[in-house]
Amino acid sequence: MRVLVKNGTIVTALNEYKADLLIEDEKIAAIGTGFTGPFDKEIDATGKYVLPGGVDNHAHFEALNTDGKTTNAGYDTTYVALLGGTTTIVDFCTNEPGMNMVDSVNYRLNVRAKDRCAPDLAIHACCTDYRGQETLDEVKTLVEMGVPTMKLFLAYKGTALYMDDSKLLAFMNEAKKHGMTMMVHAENPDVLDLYRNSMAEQGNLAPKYHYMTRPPFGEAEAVSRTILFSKNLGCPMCIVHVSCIEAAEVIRKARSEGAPVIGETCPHYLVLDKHKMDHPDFDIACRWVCSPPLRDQEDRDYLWNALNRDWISICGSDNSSIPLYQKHWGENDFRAIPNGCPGAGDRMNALWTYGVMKGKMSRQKMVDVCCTQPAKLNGLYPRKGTIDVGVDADLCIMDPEYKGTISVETNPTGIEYNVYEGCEQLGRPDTVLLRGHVVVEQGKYLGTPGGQFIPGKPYGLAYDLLK
Ligand code: DUC
Ligand code: ZN
Ligand code: ZN
Repeated sequence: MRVLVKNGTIVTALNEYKADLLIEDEKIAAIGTGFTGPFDKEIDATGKYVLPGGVDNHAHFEALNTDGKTTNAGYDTTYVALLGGTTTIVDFCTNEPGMNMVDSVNYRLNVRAKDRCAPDLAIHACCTDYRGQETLDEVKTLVEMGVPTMKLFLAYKGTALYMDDSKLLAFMNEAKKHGMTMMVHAENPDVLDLYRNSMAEQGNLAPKYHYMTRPPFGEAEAVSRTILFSKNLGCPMCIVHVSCIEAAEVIRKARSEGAPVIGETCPHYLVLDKHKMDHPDFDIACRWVCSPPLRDQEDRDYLWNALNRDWISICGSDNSSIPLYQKHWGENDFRAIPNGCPGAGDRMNALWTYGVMKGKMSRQKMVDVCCTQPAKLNGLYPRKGTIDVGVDADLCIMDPEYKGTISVETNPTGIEYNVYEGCEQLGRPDTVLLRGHVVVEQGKYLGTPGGQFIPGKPYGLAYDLLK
């Protein structure tokens, strides 16, 4: 299969230039001009920007909800990532009931996601069933299988998700021996429980009490503690879904002192306000309940700046598509609302519209935080996350002229709602290629799921900071 992408402006994390791309056998075979046919397909990208396909560092499909028991929307909803220009998702794999992490990864790849994942798929392990040494021994095997990252939840005490500090420290000691990058959900569970329970005991049970009871200092404390561990143990870390100034400041300071720490934020923390949860109708307000919670304008301003200065390096979606019937479990008590928002399809659009088009971020920086740095963190670079000869022909061809208003009809999430409903959209992925195959054309998904497992290599981006 020979495909020509012509007349576009290629954007990478480092530069921007006009050239044509020749694709052969799923790879970029050459970059230049004057390529001669025959071609199986020619794509005219005149007036458009040719970006690497997005790499989403943070996706939860068919994932354990925050109750530690139930499961959110499945892999049949992953096509939304392609519509949004993301061609590789890095999905979290919690333990299947009674299974260790290694078997759970195999189960996810061979059963849950089999023939159902539309983009390419890489995996973060996520331990929810810790059994001492036999669990720690799995770290080496996971790395050998192409799973060089693992997330632990420092929040959600009382559920299977929660891991205490002794488990975090034990994993960090093991991970650094094998080049695994540890990741944490950093919120102090005791701070949260104190506020949440006392608020509920006073009869305050609506969704808005979710954000009122997860103070920024609870997030900043868990980030500080994790970074102290990281510095003292010499274990590189990624702090995911950073939402606020207090937590991001801890990361900025630690990085300036040489700590091996990478920060990730998410589009909803850059664009959406916590007051969305004030809506009097539960059915509306519950949609924005995610953790950490949405914050304030000052936090959003800080986070854009932090991305631009590489204090925070990655923007992941934290896609967690929770259908409304599940959100309604918390109708009488905000503490029972499963936490999370859909966003895999909205991530690149949000950064393009509210970053690039609004003048807050360059196109190169957008590529860096949405494609290149996440690929590096997960050991997928350069196969994923850039445009170069020999890499996978994953492309997101952005039409900068598109103007729209986001709704779940125009920007599907795989469930009933889109958390950016009513927001302005400027530009969109017009054509998306996954390993040279056109999967989105004129903004419409064409394909049948063809995603493949992409093994990651150990010693990802966070380990570079040790040098
Ligand atoms: N943390 C996540 O990373 N995703 C969904 C919910 C949560 O708390
Ligand atoms: Zn989390
Ligand atoms: Zn998440």
